[in-house]
Amino acid sequence: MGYQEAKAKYESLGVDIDAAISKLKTVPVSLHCWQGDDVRGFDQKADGPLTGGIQTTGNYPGRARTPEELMADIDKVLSLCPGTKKINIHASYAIFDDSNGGWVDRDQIEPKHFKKWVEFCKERNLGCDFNPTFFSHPKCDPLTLSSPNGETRKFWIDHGKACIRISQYLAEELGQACVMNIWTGDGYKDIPSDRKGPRERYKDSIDQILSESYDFRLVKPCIESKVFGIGVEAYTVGSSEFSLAYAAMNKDKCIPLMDNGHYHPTEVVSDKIPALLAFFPEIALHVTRGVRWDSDHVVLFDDETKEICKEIVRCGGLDGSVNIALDYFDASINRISAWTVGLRNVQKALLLALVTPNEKLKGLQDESNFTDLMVHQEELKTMPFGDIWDEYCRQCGVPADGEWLGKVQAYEQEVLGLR
Ligand code: RNT
Ligand code: ZN
Repeated sequence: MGYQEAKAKYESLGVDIDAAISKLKTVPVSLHCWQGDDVRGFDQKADGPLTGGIQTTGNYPGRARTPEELMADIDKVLSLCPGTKKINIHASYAIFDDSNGGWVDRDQIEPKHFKKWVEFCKERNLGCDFNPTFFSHPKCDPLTLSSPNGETRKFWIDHGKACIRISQYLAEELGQACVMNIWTGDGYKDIPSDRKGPRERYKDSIDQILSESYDFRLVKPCIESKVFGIGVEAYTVGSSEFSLAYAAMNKDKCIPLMDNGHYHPTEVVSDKIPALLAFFPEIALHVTRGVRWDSDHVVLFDDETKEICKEIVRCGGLDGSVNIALDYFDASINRISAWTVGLRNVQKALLLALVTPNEKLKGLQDESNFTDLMVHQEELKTMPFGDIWDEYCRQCGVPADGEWLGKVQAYEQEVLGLR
């Protein structure tokens, strides 16, 4: 079936394909820089361990080792993915050189260490999101913001404050809001004897970080929760209840962030989106794929990704109330391909949600017509969506499915293979 026929078929269901495509073109999705180098960053020794309960597995050749390589790889991904993108960087991706005085520790970083990222974004008309990096650093004892050691806490609070200033700089320079996500891997491997103390300290530390001045319209600090991490299986300081309660009590200063790898396996973030939007004007998401646990696998075009995107669309989240970011890292396959598959799949799932006759389905639910609702929902699954997706890619000037893998393979031969 061709595009025109597919479009006519959707239009017979009352779906406006042109409106769906134009809408999706405007929605920013934040591309995480850390898929390109296995979350290593540039500010620590190249062979330092990844800590904080996260783990990258695989040693596929071609990892980006320098800012130049990472930026070139991001460019490749951007050229293969439709839609509006932002990029998402961590503080550990600070760029130190002779022109800015060389290396400083994380409590001392300044906007100047991110000037090259600003230039990169400006040249490509991208917004930039930011993350303090509370992991993979000698000052993790192993706790950071919740450490019982006052000196450790101060170091990480100063890091958080520095990151607020950097986020404000990024937002002002780029003229787009900067989502600044606070996540720590703080927790214990085995059963703790004090569960409240670390949480009280974590709360106080975040209070101190958010006491740094910033314009909440430009800088959106987020609190990301987690259920557990590798090596911290028994107890997580920033649990779901902690993080959500913090965000709820500080609505004028921050927003909650849900990563769909961070819940018990039968819990779904798709259902949590409307629950949170009943209380918060704005939320943030890390879209990922957990396989049995928070494994940060590449996002697929699977049921939960589709359901998350449906809820974003149905709840009006494309108008700014849902900040969408990717968060996964797979070092076992070509990293450019991993990045591209995940970003294209989020775009695909958003487009699918936009071409769903949501009003009609809602009407059936409200009339308690569950028979028709089930039949319609099932029949939608075999609509000729692929043709609509191809057209969206064409209009965005990027390859359709079936046309981009060869370009990644050529890049692997010409660039990645030489690293
Ligand atoms: C870890 C969190 C966190 C990180 C990134 C690198 O479990 O999901 O968001 O993945 O900050
Ligand atoms: Zn995350």
